[in-house]
Parts: sequence; structure tokens; C-alpha cells
Amino acid sequence: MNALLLYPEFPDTFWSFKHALKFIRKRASLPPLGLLTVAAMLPEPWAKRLVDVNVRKLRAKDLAWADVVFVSGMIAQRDSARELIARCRAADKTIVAGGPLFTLEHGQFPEVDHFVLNEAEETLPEFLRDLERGSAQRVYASTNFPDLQRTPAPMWELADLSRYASMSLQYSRGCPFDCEFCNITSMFGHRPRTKTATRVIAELDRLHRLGWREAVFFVDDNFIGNKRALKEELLPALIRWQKGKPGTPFFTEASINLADDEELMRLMVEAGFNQVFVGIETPEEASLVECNKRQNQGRDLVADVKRIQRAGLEVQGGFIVGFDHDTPTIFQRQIEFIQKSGIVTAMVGLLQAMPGTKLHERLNRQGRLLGHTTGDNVDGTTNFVPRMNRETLRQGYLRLMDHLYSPGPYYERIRTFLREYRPPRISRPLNWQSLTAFGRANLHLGVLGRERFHYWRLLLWTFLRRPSHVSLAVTLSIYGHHFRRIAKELRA
Ligand code: B12
Ligand code: SF4
Repeated sequence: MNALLLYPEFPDTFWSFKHALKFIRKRASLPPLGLLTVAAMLPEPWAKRLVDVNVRKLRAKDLAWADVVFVSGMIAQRDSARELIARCRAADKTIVAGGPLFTLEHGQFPEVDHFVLNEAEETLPEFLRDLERGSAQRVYASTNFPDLQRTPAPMWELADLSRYASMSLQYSRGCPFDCEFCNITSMFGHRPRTKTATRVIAELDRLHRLGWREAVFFVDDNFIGNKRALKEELLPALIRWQKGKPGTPFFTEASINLADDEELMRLMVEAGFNQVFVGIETPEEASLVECNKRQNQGRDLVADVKRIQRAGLEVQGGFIVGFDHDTPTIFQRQIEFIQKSGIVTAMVGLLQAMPGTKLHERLNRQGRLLGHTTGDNVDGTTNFVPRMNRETLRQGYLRLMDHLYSPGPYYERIRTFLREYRPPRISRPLNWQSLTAFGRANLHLGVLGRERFHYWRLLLWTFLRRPSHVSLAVTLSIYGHHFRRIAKELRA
């Protein structure tokens, strides 16, 4: 059996990092870990091939080779998934679909032969058994949350690693919190399920053997869901693993209560973590209550962010506007908050109601739903009737994005952040990729770019005041270039 694993294209958005990836000559930020994991669960004798359309085109000869096509994707990849499925259908291939898009919307893909939904550890074995017997059903679904001990190491060897900026690896699934707009708990449950430290180290060893020496993203929903396991098992194991190696930087996602635990932050930094994405959402307390973001309520969020930065972790922040309690003052308040906190990579989205969330249920009850979500909350659209006037919300959002990413405020934020940030424990030797990226940044940002004055001023400031952060300052300047381009496209 020849199994083709197919990953649809992402739209060009803030998260695609497309305009930044060009500086390091990469095609995508991360490989499709779900498909690589599914590949490892398929029978060993099957031949497997991955086509990630973000990295290379799907060719007719790939389809001719395949007996069965396994398609994955998120809602944001819906359009590309449709196109790819139509091509597979035209080539008369058996199509099997799974992953978040299909788990939530399988009713909308009549051309797909088999849906293997939810977590593949639960549903795939039964499908494979039925397929072998010639009695495969149309839909396999499950409400169980499997033990991650059953998850095999992903088959990274199927991906052309050189095309990606970072690799991803998963330690846990699930989150103890219950934010109204988030579908993580309905998809993966409240109880964080973790792999053992031994398993994670084996996966890292595998990546290392494949020659991977760049950053690794722990794609956990909330990395600190089980603090005890982290402190006693995983982080000490990662610290030992890093010893004697040039140093692999790690990054992840965590809730703001990370700021309360000095020991945890110290261990994470020692283990090689230098970046963490935190859902901050809003400085408006009433909106935090509205969306049940308990862990963010009643706190000095700016002070929390600074504490994490001082520990040696760059904070990337997720922010939302469009809550029922937001008034037109929210845009300026978000700007002030973000500038003060020095969160350089601030992903501000318009609230969208994703299927499977409590928000979706509430808006449905209130008769306010307008249709499908695009699945990409930074594209300036929303799928429900907001309390704020719709046009005021959209215009306020566009102004907020323009302001945050225009050169003045953006470069100012980098300085605010670098003043606070402690040098990371894992320092990377300069390599050819960083040197050429530096050359390209000097040309595109320092000579051709509208931001040239800000760019050179930042480099001079960093060189004099924070010399160990010059390369980070260049990286953040490159991200800024991407964000500005996307903000411009958003307005167009
Ligand atoms: C890593 C990640 C990313 C990476 C993706 C990199 C990549 N190439 O895959 C990046 C950072 C780019 C990203 C971006 C976005 N993401 Co994202 N992301 C994740 C995250 C944290 C982990 C995904 C992962 O790798 N998991 C590990 C693997 C092993 O699990 P898995 O993919 O779920 O696969 C399992 C099953 O789903 C199943 N499976 C998966 N595929 C298939 C296929 C077949 C055939 C079968 C049988 C089974 C199967 O088997 C696997 C093993 O059980 C998830 C959260 C989560 N826990 O899933 C969100 C998540 C997938 N992202 C989400 C969203 C919304 C986004 C954005 C749209 C964010 C935004 N602000 O709008 C953007 C979209 C990108 C863009 N516009 O450019 C949502 C998706 C919701 C949905 N239903 O579509 C999630 C679930 C988080 C959330 N609740 O908000 N994301
Ligand atoms: S803390 Fe994050 S992952 Fe957990 S429920 Fe809230 S938004 Fe979702």
C-alpha cells in the first residue's frame, strides 16, 4: 500500500511568517506533526510519502503513486483542503481525512471516503482493521482521551527538514482551564496527559540523529498543565540532554500563572526554553470574566509579563478584541498595555466563535451567530453580531494593527523588551544561515525599508546597551517586517 500524507496550504497571515521566512530561505515555520504522527501509526510495510503543500507542490506523479491519501488540516486551511481533495477525487484515490478541520466540519466534505476523527490513537487502529477486512466505515469518532504512552514518535524523516524554520514535538495534550472561546478542552480534555520524560528524550534524540540542530517548539496546549511532572521529571531530563551539545532552543505555550513560579521558570530557562506564548487576551477585567479566563483575572498582567521576561523567556502574547464588554476605548487600552509590557510579537485577533466552544453555544442560543468562522482570528473578520457597532469594531481593529506594527511603536517595543530580558542560557553559535539573514536584513530593512532609521537606531542601541542580544534584535526586526506586510494586506 502506498500512503500519501497530504497537508493543505495555510493562508498568508500573521501566523504564516511567510515574509520573515524568506530571510532564512525557509518555506514554512513547522512541519505537520499530526500527519507525521499518523504516519508512524500506519502499518510498517506500507510505503509513506509526505507532501506539505506549504513547502512544495502536489504533483500528478505523487497522486499516481498513491493508493490512499491521508489529509489533515485546521479550519484556516479549509480552502486549500477542498482543492486538494477535489484533485484526489479526480484522480480516483481513496481519501481518508482527520485532524481539527474534519473533526469539527466533516459534514461539509462529501468527497471524502473515510473520516478518522479526534485523536488517531483512538480511531485509527479500528479503521485500519476494517480497511484490511474490506469493511471500512465512513466515520470513526471517539470521545475518549487516549494515554499519550500510545503515541509513537513522529516520522520526521518523511519531511524535508531543511525547508522548515523549527521542528515541533508534543509533550502533553489538554488544559486545566476553561476559556469560553477556546476549543482545546472539548478536543483534548481538562486533564493534561503527558508523555514520560524518557519518551520525550527519545524523540529529541531521533531529531538529533536526523541532523536537526535548530529550535524545537513544544506544541502543548498549556505546557505547564502538570507542573509537578515538569519540575520532577521532564525539565531535569532536558537539562541533562542539553549537556555536551551546542544547545537546542525550545519554545512553547503556557498560561500566565507561569509568572507565579520562579522555580519553574528557572528550570525552563536552564533546560533551553527562551520563548513562551501566553494568552493574555485583554486588559479589560470585565471581558476576562466574560470569557471565563480565571487565571488572568485580578492580576497585574504587565508585571507578570515582565517577571517572565526577566527570568529569560521572551513572551509572545495572544490578544483579543470584540468581547461583549469591550467598548471603543479597548483599542487604545490594548495599545498601551502591549507597548508597556514590551510584548514584541503581539498576536491581536478579532473574537471568532469556533464550533465546539462554549462561546459558539452561547451565541447560538442568543441568535447572534452569522455563519462559519474562517478559523483565522487575525484576518479582520468575525462570525457573530458583536455588541459594539460592527464597523467601529473593524475600523478600531485595523487601526490597532496599523499602530502596533508601524515602525515607531514596534521598534520601541523591542527596546522595552530587551531592557528587561535576561540573556538566554542556551546560546547558539553563529552559523551561515544567521549571517546571511543578517545580510538580507541590512539590505531589506536597513537600506530599502521604510523603517531604515528605526532599524539602525535599534542595532546601535543594542550593540551599546545589550550587546548579547544583537542577533535577537535582528530576528525581531525581521518579524516586524512580516507583521507590517500582513497588516498592510489586511487593510487592503
Ligand atoms: C502547532 C500548532 C500550530 C502551528 C502549525 C504548524 C503545522 N504545520 O502544523 C502554527 C503556529 C503555524 C499554527 C497556526 C495556527 N493555528 Co494552530 N495549533 C497548533 C497546536 C498548538 C498543535 C498542533 C499539533 O502539532 N499537535 C500535535 C499533533 C500530534 O496533534 P494533531 O495535529 O491534533 O494530530 C492528531 C489528531 O488530530 C489526528 N490527526 C491529525 N491529522 C490527521 C490526519 C488524518 C488523516 C488522521 C487519520 C488523523 C489526524 O491524529 C493526531 C494524533 O492523535 C494546536 C493545538 C492542538 N493541541 O492541536 C493548534 C491548533 C491546531 N491551531 C489552531 C488555530 C486556530 C490556528 C490559527 C488559525 C491561529 C489563529 N490565530 O487564527 C493559525 C493558522 C495558521 C495560519 N493562518 O497561518 C486551532 C485549530 C482549530 C481548528 N479546528 O481548526 C488549534 C486546535 C488550537 C486552538 N484550539 O485554537 N498552529
Ligand atoms: S488557557 Fe489557553 S488552552 Fe487553556 S482553555 Fe484557556 S485559551 Fe484554551
